[in-house]
Amino acid sequence: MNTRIHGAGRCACLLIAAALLAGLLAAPARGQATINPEAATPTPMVTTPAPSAGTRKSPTGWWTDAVFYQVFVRSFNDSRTGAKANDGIGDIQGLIDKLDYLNDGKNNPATSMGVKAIWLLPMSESPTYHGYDTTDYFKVESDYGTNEDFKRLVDECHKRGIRVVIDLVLNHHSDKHEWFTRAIDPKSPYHDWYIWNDKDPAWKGPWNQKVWHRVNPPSGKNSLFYYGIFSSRMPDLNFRNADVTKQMDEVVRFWLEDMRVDGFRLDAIRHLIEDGKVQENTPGTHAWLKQFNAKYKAIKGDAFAVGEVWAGSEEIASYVGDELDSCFEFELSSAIIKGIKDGNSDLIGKQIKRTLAAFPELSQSTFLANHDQTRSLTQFGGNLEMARLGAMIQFTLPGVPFVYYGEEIGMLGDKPDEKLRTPMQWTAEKSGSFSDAKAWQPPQADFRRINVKKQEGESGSLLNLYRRLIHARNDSPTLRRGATQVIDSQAPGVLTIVRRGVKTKDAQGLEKSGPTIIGVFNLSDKEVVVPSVTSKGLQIPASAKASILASTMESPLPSTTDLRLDAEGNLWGWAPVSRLPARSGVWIEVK
Ligand SMILES: [Ca+2]
Ligand SMILES: [Ca+2]
Ligand SMILES: [Ca+2]
Repeated sequence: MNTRIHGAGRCACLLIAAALLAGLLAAPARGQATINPEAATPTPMVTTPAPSAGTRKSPTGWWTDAVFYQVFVRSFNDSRTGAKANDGIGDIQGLIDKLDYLNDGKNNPATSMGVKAIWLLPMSESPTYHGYDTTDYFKVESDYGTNEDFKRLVDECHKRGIRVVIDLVLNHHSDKHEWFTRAIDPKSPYHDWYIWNDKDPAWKGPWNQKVWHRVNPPSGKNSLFYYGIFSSRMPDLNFRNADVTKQMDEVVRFWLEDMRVDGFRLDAIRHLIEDGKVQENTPGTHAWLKQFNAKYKAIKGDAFAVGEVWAGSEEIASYVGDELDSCFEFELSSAIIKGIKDGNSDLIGKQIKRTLAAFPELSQSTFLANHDQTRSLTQFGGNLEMARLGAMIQFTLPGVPFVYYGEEIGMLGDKPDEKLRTPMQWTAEKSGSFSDAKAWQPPQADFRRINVKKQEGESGSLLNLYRRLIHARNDSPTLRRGATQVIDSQAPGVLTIVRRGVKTKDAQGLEKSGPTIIGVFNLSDKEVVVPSVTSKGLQIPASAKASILASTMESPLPSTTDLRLDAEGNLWGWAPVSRLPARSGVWIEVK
């Protein structure tokens, strides 16, 4: 066992054996000349064994088999008929009208993306465009529609096999929320729902921001200071008060039961409970999430919760298991973007190993960009080949993939935040056909060139690549649940990832392995000779053949070479394809 497989059957003794073996065999140096695929004696490649990954239980479920799509309703589609039509603001009916784009239930990459779940940015009533500061947790944003509209949306999604997850903002809400406006009076029963001080403690937040804000109580007393980590407009709730937790339990029950959602994305969750100046990742927050997990699972056994914890991989992963089902892996996202930009496959390979070591198996949520980040194509300087590599690397990796709306057509967008959240570009018509009225925010300037309608008509478009990759993943237990091995790169810029086939039992109870899938990516700006892959424990049958499953390239596709297997069915010094053009990637399926 000279490789690093993340999957069932991990065992400390094997890792120790692997460590000894790795010490005995000399690994080829990085950056060494590429191996000629015609070479007579394949050289085994030895990867460094990983420290034992987290032993926390892996919370797998329907989400493990889903690709998520992140929707900002305000910018997705303005309805053309009904109560919220033609006001330049996206709404629930507008989203319902576009559900076939996400998944029409026909399992056909030519007609639909095939996503199995959506994450909706905040849906509760709010005075701001983004909604992260609600004034009423129990009422749908009035620009979007009514609670009844929302339930209809959930039903329409469920009909198409799309689960619905909403943003849940527990840490804070609007300073206009009635609980807060009443709480300013120290005599109010709501007063202790927030965090107060008579004098300004004056200490700052984690990014050196002001966190104590002055307010004047109504009854002649001196001014008071309340804590709000994000802004004075968003007071933090005091989760040390049991009544606050009780109230939020009711919010969670309301959305799961009455509104029928399938789960939550927990905003800013590492900031939930403070220990004075320690304002993130406190033991109190972890303890709160443990009881939260028990409660939401009791309401709906298969409900999903994914957390936003913007931190290092190990810190993020510490929330996954008996607290949350998943967390977004920010470090992996940054490494994929930077690695592609710089042509640095080692950067990505090392980060994948770190992620896999930190998280319970399959539990990280992957993404390229979200509503708080510069869009990926903008980060890639408009280079579409990089965007194609980004998509394919994301869908090669284990975990729960999320696609931010518009990424699949290469929408651009840079800060400020509104410009990361511009209207979806459906066509080359006025406002990109987002709305027949003046859009609340103009679309990006390139909407006539970059839009869904145009890309639907081009088989080689980014949209059609996303559709093919998502459908391939939907059809492949290997890509969704197979164990993962990163092959240390022997050629500069080449990233090789092996996904091991998932074992199943046939009718006679005989165990058999599903196909192995190998992703090979050339991140460099030059054509490369593809280095050989050695990977053990695959049990590939001698009769197996290799074929191209998907590629970032339209045509011509490279042809696969004859498999090289050892007696136990391991890949042994095999270069799956001989050459790869600059900035291109392939999936090779072996079965
Ligand atoms: Ca509207
Ligand atoms: Ca509003
Ligand atoms: Ca807090």
